[in-house]
Amino acid sequence: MTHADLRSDTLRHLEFSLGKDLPHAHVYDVRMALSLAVRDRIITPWFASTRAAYAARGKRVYYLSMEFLIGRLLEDAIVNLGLMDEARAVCESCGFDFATVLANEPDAALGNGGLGRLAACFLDSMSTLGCPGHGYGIRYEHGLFQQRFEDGVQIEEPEEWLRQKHAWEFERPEVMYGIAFGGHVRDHDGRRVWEPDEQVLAKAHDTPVIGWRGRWANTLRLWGAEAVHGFDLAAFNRGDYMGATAPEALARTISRVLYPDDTSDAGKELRLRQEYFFTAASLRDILRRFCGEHEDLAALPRHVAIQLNDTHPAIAGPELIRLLHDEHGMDFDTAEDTARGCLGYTNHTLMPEALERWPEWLMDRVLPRHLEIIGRIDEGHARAHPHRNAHILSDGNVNMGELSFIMAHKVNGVSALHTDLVKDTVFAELHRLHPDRIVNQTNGVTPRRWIVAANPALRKLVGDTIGPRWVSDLERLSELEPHVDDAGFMDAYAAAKRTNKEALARWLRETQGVTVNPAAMFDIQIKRIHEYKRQHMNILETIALWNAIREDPNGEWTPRVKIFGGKAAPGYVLAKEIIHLINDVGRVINADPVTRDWLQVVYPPNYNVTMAERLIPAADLSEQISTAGKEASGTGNMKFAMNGAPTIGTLDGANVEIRERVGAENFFLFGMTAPEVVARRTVEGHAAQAIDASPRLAQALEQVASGVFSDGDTDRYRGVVDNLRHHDFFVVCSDFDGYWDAQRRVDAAFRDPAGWMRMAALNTARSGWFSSDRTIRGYMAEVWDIAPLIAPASDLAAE
Ligand code: CR1
Repeated sequence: MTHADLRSDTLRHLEFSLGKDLPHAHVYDVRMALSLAVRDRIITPWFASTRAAYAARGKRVYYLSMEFLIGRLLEDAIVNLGLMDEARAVCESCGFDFATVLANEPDAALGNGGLGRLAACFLDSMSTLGCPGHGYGIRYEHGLFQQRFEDGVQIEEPEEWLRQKHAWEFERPEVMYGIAFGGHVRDHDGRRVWEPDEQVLAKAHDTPVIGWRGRWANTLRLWGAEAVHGFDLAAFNRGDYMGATAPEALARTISRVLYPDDTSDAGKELRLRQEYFFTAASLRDILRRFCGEHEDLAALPRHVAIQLNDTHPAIAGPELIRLLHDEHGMDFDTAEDTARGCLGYTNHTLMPEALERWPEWLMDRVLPRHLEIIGRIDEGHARAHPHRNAHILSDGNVNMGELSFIMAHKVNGVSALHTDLVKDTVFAELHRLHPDRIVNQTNGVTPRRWIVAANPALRKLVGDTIGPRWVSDLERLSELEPHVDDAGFMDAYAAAKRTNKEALARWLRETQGVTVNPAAMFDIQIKRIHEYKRQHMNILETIALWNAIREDPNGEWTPRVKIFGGKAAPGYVLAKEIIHLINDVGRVINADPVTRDWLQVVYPPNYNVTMAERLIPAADLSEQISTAGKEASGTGNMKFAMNGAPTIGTLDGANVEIRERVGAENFFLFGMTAPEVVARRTVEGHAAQAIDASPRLAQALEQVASGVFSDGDTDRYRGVVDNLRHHDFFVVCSDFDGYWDAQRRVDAAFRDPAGWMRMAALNTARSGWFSSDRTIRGYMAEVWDIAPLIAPASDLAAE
């Protein structure tokens, strides 16, 4: 395929799909036309993959997730199809700048954070490896809210990604399922029969997911909700125009919004309905596909692996039993075993407030038959294990974690440390009863998105140095290691980092009106704002550093730009206060002529996947400073490491494994370990003690409290300050001095540019293990029991 083909296809789509000619085309038209021309090139491999999966009559994977944080897709497709140069040439020959065309695509924010982005990386890796499967989720009309700052305060605005036509999806009006809710359960000749009193239609929308070099493509199928009878003509004819559209509006609320919270139970009936809606539609679809190929439903586990991405789709257990038992007549115990044979469950958090529990009365109202089935699963488990305390139903609640565990044949954590904590804490008893069930699958990220697309400078250098195979075999990055002693390579590595930093500096100037010095250290913390992630520790350290520089302006300092990015859940008051504080501190520090050359704080609003792609390649330092035992894994930490930003961090989540691999000398460790944190919390007055012992911290806190950053307002930060002084569950105060010291080690290391670059390059060379290809291979072997349908890309002849 040549540039001429892609160009003529783009022009054809411009004319016949967009109805425009080139002289009148807007960047939107060109972006859509190019997307359609690229999409055309996915169809053949997509069909071929589907046919191959049917022909194999083997197993498929179904990844059920409330979130798929896919971001933009055009560049991804171009990269995977190897069309970079062609696509750029097409845009330029049409008179458009390639980057501008790519930037015109809305960022599909169908997720909150790590959990959703992980699902997107997994789709990419499954297609790259030729693991036949589908992603199943919800086609939210409004993705995660857009964040803006007003006087430093987070304001949420609705996200409107579907205002424009979505270039990548195929609507499937022929694939619709009625999803029922409510009603009653009655006895019918000894059988329990659910008589629901409400129904909503689930309509399929398919997005092909193309793997590396276009060798395989899977499908992401997202469900949109529609009313059974969308329009009430009688009401309309009576003149009741609002009433006429009410059924449609009501039904559509189910797929209207993504809950803007990734750690706390939204506690809303609508959320439960969303979970059942997409899970039930997906299971119907899975059974339809299975029944088209096979007869015996008992064989389901040999052909179907269903992965529950956290407990959000946990209703899949009882729903599958209901389908097999109530609707297909399988006896209950066999149905339960069959369902368990299909299901795997991934736990992503130990935060108690994020472990879903539904009141029984609510479950009874929305899903009465499921509540009965859950009761029976719980009883059965109790009979088999008489002396156990772990209950699915307890204190009037349905515990979705216990339900997921009991209904899954494998349960996994997402980093080695997290998996150990899962065994020792939340599921300690269930682990004792089922010692073979919990396995670890440390998270990973796709190098196609996070190096090849996001970091062209590094991609080129790596390719020039070790050839092209690393993209689908990331452990080959280790072949870079001998080159860290080669001055020519190291110059090029430093130049690539510099290019990325200059690009970020340009973007910050153009979009935020901030001028930063690309020679300064770019110190970046980007993730959801949460107390356990401790952005407030970072900003307190920033204040302490500011104080120190002011005291000794002629001292030996290392210039730093502290960059923050991230959103707070709209109802999470303290997190929003932290955002406000960061912005306030930035305003004061950035205006100080004494420190301006040494320290700056930048917080661009509306952090999303696209912004991450911009920031990570330009980072010098990766902030992974969560309270040990709280961050299940982290995935941003992996992206930074592979892009050559050493970590300052605690022994938490996958940090532990990153440090093991990149080497302790290339990682800035500080802080208490998970058991030390637990012990520290039992010390009465631990926060006050720590503050007394740390004049720097005491001063910074006092400045915040006394209004230095809030125009004298001593109330604004009372929440944060009181929390830290008197409660401090996340042990910010006790870890503060360790963090400060580690930052000074960072300063010293950065003053030796060659040493620093060597450390950065070793982070790249040693992070190949963190590819999501490795993670997916782990799931295939240890959870799904499935073999790939294409040969490993590493077996192919090099290009
Ligand atoms: C965890 O907080 C992890 C991702 C993906 C998040 C993060 O540490 O990297 O999952 N958990 O496994 C989450 O969003 C609802 O829970």
